[in-house]
Amino acid sequence: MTETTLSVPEIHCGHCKMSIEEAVGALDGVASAEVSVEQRTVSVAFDTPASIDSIVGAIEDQGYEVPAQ
Ligand SMILES: [Cu+2]
Repeated sequence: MTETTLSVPEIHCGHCKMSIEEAVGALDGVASAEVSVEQRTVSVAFDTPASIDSIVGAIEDQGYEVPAQ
C-alpha cells in the first residue's frame, strides 16, 4: 500500500471535498481518499492498478489543477 498526499490549491469547500473524494475513491486500487479543505490536500492510500498518474487524472477530470508536486 502506498500513501501519498497531493497539494491541490483550488480546493476550497465541501463540494470540492465530496467530488474529489468520490472520483478518486472510485478508482480501482484506491483504498481511501480524504480531502482536507483547510490544508487543500488530498491524501490517498492505494495499490496497483491505481497510480499517482491515475489519481492526478481523476482530480483533473473534476476540474482541478494539480500542480507538479
Ligand atoms: Cu469547492
